[in-house]
Amino acid sequence: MQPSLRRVLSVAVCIGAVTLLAYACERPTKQNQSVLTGDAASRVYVAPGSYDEFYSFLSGGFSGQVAVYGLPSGRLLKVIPVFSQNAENGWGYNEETKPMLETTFGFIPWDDTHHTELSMTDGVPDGRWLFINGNNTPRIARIDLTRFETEEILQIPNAAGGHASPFTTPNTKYIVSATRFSVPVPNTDVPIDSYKQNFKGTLSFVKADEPGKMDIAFQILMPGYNYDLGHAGKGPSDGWFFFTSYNSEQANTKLETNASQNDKDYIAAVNYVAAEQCVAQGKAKAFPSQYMHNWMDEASRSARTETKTSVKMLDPRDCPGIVYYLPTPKSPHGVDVDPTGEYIVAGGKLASVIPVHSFTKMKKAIESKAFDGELSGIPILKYDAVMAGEVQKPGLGPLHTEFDGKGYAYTSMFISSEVVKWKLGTWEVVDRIPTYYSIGHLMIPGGDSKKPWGKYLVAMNKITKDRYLPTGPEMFQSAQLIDISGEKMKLLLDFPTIGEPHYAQALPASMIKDKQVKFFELAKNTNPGVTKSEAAGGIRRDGKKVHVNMIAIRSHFAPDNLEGVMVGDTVYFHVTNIEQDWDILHGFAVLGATNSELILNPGETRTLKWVPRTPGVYPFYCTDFCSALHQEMQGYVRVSAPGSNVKLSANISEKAKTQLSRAQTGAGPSAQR
Ligand code: K7E
Ligand code: CUA
Repeated sequence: MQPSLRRVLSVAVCIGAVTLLAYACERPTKQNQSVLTGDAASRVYVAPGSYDEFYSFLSGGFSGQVAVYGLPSGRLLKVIPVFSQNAENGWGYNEETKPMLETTFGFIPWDDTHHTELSMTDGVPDGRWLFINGNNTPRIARIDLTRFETEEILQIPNAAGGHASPFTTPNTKYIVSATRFSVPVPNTDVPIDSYKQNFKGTLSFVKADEPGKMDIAFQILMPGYNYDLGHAGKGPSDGWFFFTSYNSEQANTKLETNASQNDKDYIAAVNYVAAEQCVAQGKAKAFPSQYMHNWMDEASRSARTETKTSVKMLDPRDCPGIVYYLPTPKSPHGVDVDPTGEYIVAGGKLASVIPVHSFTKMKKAIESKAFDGELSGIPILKYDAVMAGEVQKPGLGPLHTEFDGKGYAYTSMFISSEVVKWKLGTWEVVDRIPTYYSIGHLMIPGGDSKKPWGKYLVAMNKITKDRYLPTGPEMFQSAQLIDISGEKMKLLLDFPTIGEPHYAQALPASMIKDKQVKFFELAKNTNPGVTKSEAAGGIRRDGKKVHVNMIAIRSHFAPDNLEGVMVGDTVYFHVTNIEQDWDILHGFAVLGATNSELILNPGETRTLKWVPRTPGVYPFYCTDFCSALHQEMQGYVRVSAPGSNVKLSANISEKAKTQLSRAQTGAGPSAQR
């Protein structure tokens, strides 16, 4: 079958499913076989020992994590736990990282991550940090790209569903979070059918340019609609932020139909520079709000946590000119700003066109007051006065758009399951390629920035079905790498992904690969449980708590054998990996522990809490194959009945004892291999 004919047929079949957005349209798999020529294979082949050209960061969706893949190979390089416990490296299980998952709702070891966002300088990814949102219990995390670890998490109050997040302003002064669900603000016990009176949305601007100091600069109180996505202006539109806003019907039941009544919903255009000025003039109200801020203390590598009690809440009525509504067909989902900053592209998921607004026209419309009424004090601009153009017949179910920096835009079409390439300015469709199946977001490295590296496009698909060997009812999600360097898009590669990656970002590997931390300096380790040399290890009782200070080095723990622990005690194993060498990790696990192992980066201290239940002797061992004598890296803890008179003792090796006596005679301890 001709591709075009097949597409027409598929579209025809799909039209029946328009109202059933959840249904994916399938195509026969054989049709793309011919595309996968040797040429495609060589384009994605990264020879053993060679590096990929790009790091890509895919949100882990409902896994709560971030997955790092090399492009073009699609090789999985790392899974970074964020809003999750990860037994693989003890994140969220050990005492140092647990506080990162604290919220005012308690300890929450899970979230639904949607969007990764790289920090930017002058509108271009700069390789410092990666942000990601937690959608369910609104939070934003910062990952440091010199160590690929989560370093900070800020909870967002007065919100529910932190979905339009964490998109950045061009210099990462702010990242944003807009509420997906409107809720009573403050949240109180009211009838759900009092939605129109009591429910509100909030847009949060979070100060993000100082590590460890993330905080809510201000929130804007908005009408009770749903807010899906946002993007900052750039260039001429710098200083503005655009958010999609749907359910202008304010439906609070059966949204599927009741929130799809109006022909147009909105993009909310927010002048955040003007909002800043109003906040500075004291026009925002102090609004009591409980939320938590957690961050990793640099020197101790231990998380700290604080509870905040108030935000600055700005009502647009108290600060005219900070928000305008751009009418936008129909239930818009994505909103994306082109590299020049002039065009604001909406993905009206039920719209038959892709509407594009002009920033220049928007400014003029504001000046000439080309309004069509107002909502809660927010002027509605006239559609014709702000529209730059419409992409006609783009396909079905437009969601998200990215740019190649060469004048083209690429929009994901969920229902017709394809990527559509179109030209900015003329709005003509110039190419399309099917995706397998039901694409959500797409990503071009730097594709939402001022300077995209427009060589590849990654399609992130919702339905996997027959793309891989089947693995029961549940399969991994599926990404597809598409070559966009030429006139025609070419499918290069399928690769499976973890969770449901909604969005992704990528940057050239050369920007960060030489900045990677190889080990933490032991001398600078200020963890209260640190043990810097073999001789300094030991065991100490503090009431019912027993603290073990231990080192790990190839190929032993010191101390190894421990006695004098009793049932009823809580044991804290503070284990320090005193290696100062790249990629020499040790692990620590003890029989019957109810959390997970510890994985110890060189120079780092991690603490495992262990509550023995019955008397006996419990082995512990290293879980990471570190050396030829890894299997010898073990010890025992003797646990006695409560009230036993077994003396508290820790066995330190002969060598360490020698070091200890040298230390006591003033020779000084030294860590040795
Ligand atoms: Cu379209 Cu959460 Cu960005 Cu999924 S969202 S696709
Ligand atoms: Cu240390 Cu294996």
